[in-house]
Amino acid sequence: MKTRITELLGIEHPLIQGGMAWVAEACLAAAVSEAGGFGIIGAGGAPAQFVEEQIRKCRAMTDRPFGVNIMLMNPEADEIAQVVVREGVKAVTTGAGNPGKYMAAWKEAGVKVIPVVASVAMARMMERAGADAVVAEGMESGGHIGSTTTMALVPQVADAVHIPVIAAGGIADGRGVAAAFMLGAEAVQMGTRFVVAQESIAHDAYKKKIIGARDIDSEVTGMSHGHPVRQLRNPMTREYLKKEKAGASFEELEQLTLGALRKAVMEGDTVNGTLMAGQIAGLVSREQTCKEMIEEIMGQAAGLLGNRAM
Ligand code: TUI
Repeated sequence: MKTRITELLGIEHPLIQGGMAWVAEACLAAAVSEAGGFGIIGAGGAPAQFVEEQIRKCRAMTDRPFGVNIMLMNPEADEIAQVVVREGVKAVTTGAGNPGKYMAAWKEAGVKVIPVVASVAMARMMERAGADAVVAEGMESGGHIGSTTTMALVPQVADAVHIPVIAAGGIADGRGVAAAFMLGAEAVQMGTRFVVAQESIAHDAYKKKIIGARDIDSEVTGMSHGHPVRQLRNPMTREYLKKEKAGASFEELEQLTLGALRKAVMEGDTVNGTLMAGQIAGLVSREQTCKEMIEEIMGQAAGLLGNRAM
């Protein structure tokens, strides 16, 4: 399927992988790119040197283009912004902030810039700043979220900007892709389904929680201090939400989540870990290779869309 995004990124399918901290490392990104999507290394909270190593590892695993997601609250975001330039990465996506200060350097180096936005205002600002595309991410997504749903956000962003829009949040099969295209998107970003990919290094216990999840099994923590995070309900979220309701301070709440994503992804700690996942986890029913997933999803989408998006 050809869209402005497949042209921009030099990929076969208009499908990019979310920049999930800890999960989105070189092996997953390479597998997605090898399957014709756009794989992404998620810098999360990692040091710049680790990101550089992951880029080199990914390049050794695939000749196809891939990108890096920079979580802008990372204390080493400035250094990582330089690493992607030095390494000649095809594209960056950014999350949890405004990447404006890096834009000039990235554009000059020919790095395509795709900020993740959760509002129309932010999408407009990013277009004015020179972004090549935006990911419009609805609050169905896992991890740090805004407050608007994908269904409402994507068409409003598509009307507000001229650059291509990538829809994210609540998409895990070909129906979601087709729906996103109907809303004006020219590609989709998927996270939750790729957590359970065979090539994903996420711990088996975390994968099993996603596969076993129902539609209603995610919770949003951190709403009270302005940093809402969607994750699967577990003893940690129960404790967190109880404390949050009782008016606990940011510092007290932070104690519960420090290092908790690593615990979930690397150690399979489903009790104390942060099991980030989107609302669509209920639809994710089995582990497959990235190639199997992408072929299945794009086949379903093509069947639904017919010639419309070709
Ligand atoms: O960034 C994400 N998702 C994330 S980041 C993350 S890191 C983390 N967070 C908590 C605990 C452990 C690790 C996990 N998930 N998605 C993209 C996204 N960006 N969603 C919302 C935004 C966003 C929000 C506000 C973008 C810009 C913005 O305002 C920018 C500004 O400063 O005006």
